[in-house]
Amino acid sequence: MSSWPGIIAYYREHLKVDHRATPITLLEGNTPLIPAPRLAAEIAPGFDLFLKYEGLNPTGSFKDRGMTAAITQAAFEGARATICASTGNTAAAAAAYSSRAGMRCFVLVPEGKVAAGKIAGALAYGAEVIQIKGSFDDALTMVREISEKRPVALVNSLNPYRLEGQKTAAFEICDSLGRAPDWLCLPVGNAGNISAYWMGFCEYHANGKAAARPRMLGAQAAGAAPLVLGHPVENPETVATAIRIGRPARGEQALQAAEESNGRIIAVTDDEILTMWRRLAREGIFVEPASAAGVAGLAKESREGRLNLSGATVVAVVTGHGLKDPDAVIQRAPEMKIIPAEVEALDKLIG
Ligand code: AN7
Repeated sequence: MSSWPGIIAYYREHLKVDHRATPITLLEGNTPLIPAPRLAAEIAPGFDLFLKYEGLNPTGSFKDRGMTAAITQAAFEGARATICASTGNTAAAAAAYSSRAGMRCFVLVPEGKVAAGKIAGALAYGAEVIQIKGSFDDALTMVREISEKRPVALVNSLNPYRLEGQKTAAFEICDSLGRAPDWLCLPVGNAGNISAYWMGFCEYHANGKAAARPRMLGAQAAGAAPLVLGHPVENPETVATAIRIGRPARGEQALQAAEESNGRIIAVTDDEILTMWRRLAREGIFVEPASAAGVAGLAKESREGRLNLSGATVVAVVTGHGLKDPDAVIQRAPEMKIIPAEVEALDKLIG
C-alpha cells in the first residue's frame, strides 16, 4: 500500500462497521511502536519494552480510532448530530470527526476538570462544549438519557463501534511485532480501551494472525479506582484528569478481560503516575499524565515482586499527547530564567 489509508480501510475485513459505509477518516492509526530499552533496564533486567505512542493520532489521542468507526457508522445511518460525555480526549475526537462528517457535536465535560488542550481542540473543531457542575460520571448519565429521547448519536464507548475502531491498535501491535506481546499495559478510565484491546487480541488469535494472546495489565489512578476497589467511587480525584472516572461504563468487560487474560487491574498513586510521566519525557516521549499510568503500573508490579519479566516482550500503551495538558508541566517546572539580550549574560549563565 503506497500510503496509510486510516484504520477502517486498512482493517476493513476485521471490523463490523457497515461495509457499504464511506469512511469518515483523518488517516488515524499506524502509530509508532517505540522501543524503550533504557527505561526497560531500569524496570527489570532482560525484557523488551515498547511504547505504543497513541498521542500521534490526528487529534492527539487513541480516541480517534474509535471515533472514525463510530462516526462512519453514524453518518451511514443518517445521523445529523453526535453527543458524548468526556474528560476531554473523547470530546476533541468526537468534535473533529463530527465536523468532518458535517454533523453537529455536543460534548459534556466536568467544569474545571479538563486539560486546556482538550477544550481548545473541541472548540476549534467546532463542537458545542457544555460544562456541567458535576463529574464525568454525571455527564455520562445525562448523555445516555438524552440520546434515547433525541436523534443524537451517542459516541461514548458504550457505542459498540468505538470498540471496533479501538481494537485495531491490538492488530497493529501484533502486525509490527510479528506476534502478540506477553503483557499489554495501559491506563483504565471508562474501561473502553482495555475492552477493545482484549477484543482485538482475541480476534487476531482466533483468526490465526497471532499465535498467543497477551496478559492485560490495566492501571487506574488510586483516587479513581472503582475496578480495584470493587465498587463505584463517588468523588474520584486524580492529577490524571483523563481517567478521573468513578463508574466505568465498560467496567464489567474490563474485569473480564483482565481475568480471561490471566492479567489484572491495579491502582497507581498520583506520585507514581507523575514520576513515570517525567521519566517518559526524558525518553523523548511527552504524554499527558494519565498516559503514564500503564507504564507506572508495570514498574510498580515489577518493583514489588509481582511480575517476572525475564525474557518477556511488553507493550505499554501511552494514550494521549503531552501537549493536551500544558498546565501539568508548567505548574511543576522550575521558573524559566530571563536575561538581557546580550551574549555576555548568556555566557555567564551557561558557563
Ligand atoms: C489519555 O476522553 O474517558 O479506559 O472522555 O483520555 O477507554 O476510558 C478518556 C480516557 C486513558 C482511559 N488515557 O481510557 C474521555 C475519556 C487517556 C484518556 C484513558 C482516557 P478508557
